[in-house]
Amino acid sequence: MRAGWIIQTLFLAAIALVGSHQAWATDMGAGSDAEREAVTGFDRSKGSNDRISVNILSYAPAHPIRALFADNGKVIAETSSPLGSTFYNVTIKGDALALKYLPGYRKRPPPRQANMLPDGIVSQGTVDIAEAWLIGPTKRYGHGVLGDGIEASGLSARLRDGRILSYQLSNASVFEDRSVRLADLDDDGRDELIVVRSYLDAGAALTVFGHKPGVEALRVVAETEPIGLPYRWLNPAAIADFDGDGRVEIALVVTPHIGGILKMYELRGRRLVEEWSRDGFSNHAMGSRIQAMAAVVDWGKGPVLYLPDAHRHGIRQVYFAEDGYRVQALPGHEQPIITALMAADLDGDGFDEVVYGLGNGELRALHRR
Ligand SMILES: [Ca+2]
Ligand SMILES: [Ca+2]
Ligand SMILES: [Ca+2]
Repeated sequence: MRAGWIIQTLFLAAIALVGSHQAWATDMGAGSDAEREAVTGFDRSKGSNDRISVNILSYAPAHPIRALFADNGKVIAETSSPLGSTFYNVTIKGDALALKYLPGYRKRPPPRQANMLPDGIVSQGTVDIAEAWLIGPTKRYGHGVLGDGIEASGLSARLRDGRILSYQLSNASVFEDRSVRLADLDDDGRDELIVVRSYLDAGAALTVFGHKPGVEALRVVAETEPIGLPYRWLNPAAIADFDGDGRVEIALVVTPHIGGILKMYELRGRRLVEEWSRDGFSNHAMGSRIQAMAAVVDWGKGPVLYLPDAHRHGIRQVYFAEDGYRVQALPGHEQPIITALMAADLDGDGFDEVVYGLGNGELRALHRR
């Protein structure tokens, strides 16, 4: 409560607008050069009704943006200047991105748990699991895609009734991940736990854990086949009912550093079934701790997944229309995407925008139109 009050006070006190606004709309309408260039070689929707149209907003601040993160539902941009880090609230005013200075802003220290992975993140659940996190740091898999050679050897979950359930891996694998995603994949009122497990001799797989009433441990519910080679990794992107059939899919990118393949999996009983895949995506930069380079919005036509292309020099939008998944490339940029992709309602119109930062410190936002 106290932290929330402080942040709110900061917003009230923040009146300075910095930098100069720069915005443009890229015409993705029928027949434009941008559209033809953007969608060549990809699926095309049959009519305008199932096309997702976006405006692309751009902003070049005085000091480069290095990171984006969420705080109390707001998107905070961290910029680096000779005097150190400065923080801003990212908003949209009219049709332009704007940064509102947050004087005296301090990053809150992230929550920690005993025996937790040093750079791990505690996930909050909305169903029966209150929190979940990775435990048991180990150096037995020297890959380092997430910034160091320290991975997790177990995971723990705290249920709403206070019980803590755990799972320990054998020496043959690690959790090559920073957080445990929580979602009720089979609609039984209990969260599943979704995490990247890497086998020392066969590379990464996606594993779903769960728990049963009366059993004081987590168990493996389902797992994909590992990629097949050591030091091959995958990064989860999003969990949503992308095809509108009432069951959620898990979207992930296999080998995001070397030509990533987007795959959609659905949990059916004890199996993860691959329902669709397409190459040409990346949601991670080698060695970066940022895994959340993906965002999902719903602008009234169902969930749309936004993901960087294979070189992170542009965004692709993926969504399901009546007869299958569509992939459309938005106009690219010289600079790679370096921050998380964040979905948030920046202008208060009731629809989330997608905002992200480029290597030269510029900010971009995708706005419904
Ligand atoms: Ca469940
Ligand atoms: Ca579905
Ligand atoms: Ca909005």
